[in-house]
Amino acid sequence: MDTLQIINTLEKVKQQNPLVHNITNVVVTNFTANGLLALGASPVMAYAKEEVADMAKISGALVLNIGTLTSDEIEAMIIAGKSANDHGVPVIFDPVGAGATPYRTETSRKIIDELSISILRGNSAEIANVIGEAQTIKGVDAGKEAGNTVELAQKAAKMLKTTVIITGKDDVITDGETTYVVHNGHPILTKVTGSGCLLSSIIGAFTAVEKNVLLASISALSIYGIAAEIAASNKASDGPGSFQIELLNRLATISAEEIQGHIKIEKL
Ligand code: ATP
Ligand code: TZP
Ligand code: MG
Ligand code: MG
Repeated sequence: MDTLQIINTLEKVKQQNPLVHNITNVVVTNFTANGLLALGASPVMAYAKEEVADMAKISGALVLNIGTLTSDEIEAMIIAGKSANDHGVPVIFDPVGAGATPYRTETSRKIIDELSISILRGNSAEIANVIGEAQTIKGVDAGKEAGNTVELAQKAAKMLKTTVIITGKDDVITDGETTYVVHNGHPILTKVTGSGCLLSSIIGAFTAVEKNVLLASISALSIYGIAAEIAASNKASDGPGSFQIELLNRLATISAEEIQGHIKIEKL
């Protein structure tokens, strides 16, 4: 996986302007839509069970996020996911808060059981709890005991037979056989709600244009992390409020030179 392939994948997002269907949470909806637009994708949020099958099948990717789940929304996610599966549309699943309540844990497992998921993306505690390993989670935020996230991601990928991404200080991506770590990012991302949720939707945008799931994932994680690093280093961004806006600006302008100068990926 070389940097040129990653730059080309970003170029494909900008040229193809893929439609990304999000069924996400009420906290992050606007930020997610603006982040996808900044990157060059085309966001749509659609939740009604009467329309989600039709929206999913015409989309480049479907992103499911249970951050503020309700039983009606979960029903819509399953309908949308089945339609996406039937039409070859990749499904990204962000099990926000899995482990915080039994309902979130059980719902995450139901979605994984009933749908074919291309990528499962969460923090370490969410992924641990999805596969039945207790790890403390405080609402939607991972606790301090992340443990060995490489082993955890590989175990989850093998158990669930899908690609798993665990984010945090370092991001681990694995299909159970091949594993990469992306070291880009900035701690201030943890002070902006929805920074993980937006990332899951951006991963969706990359999978819409690149069938190689590992390449799509590494491209999304590195480009998002680099945009955050540049945003954080700008004077304009002196706290989480202005950083959030600056992140959108830098997602819109990130260049091949900036990617080449900042990228930190490692193949294990
Ligand atoms: P949580 O709710 O536990 O914060 P999340 O769903 O918001 O989880 P994160 O794990 O915070 O998702 O990941 C979102 C983005 O923030 C990723 O790009 C990740 O690399 C980055 N990130 C998170 N923590 C750090 C950190 N300490 N240093 C650098 N980047 C980080
Ligand atoms: N509560 C329910 S969903 C949500 C909050 C605060 C947003 C979580 O966003 P992220 O990206 O997982 O930090
Ligand atoms: Mg976060
Ligand atoms: Mg999250």
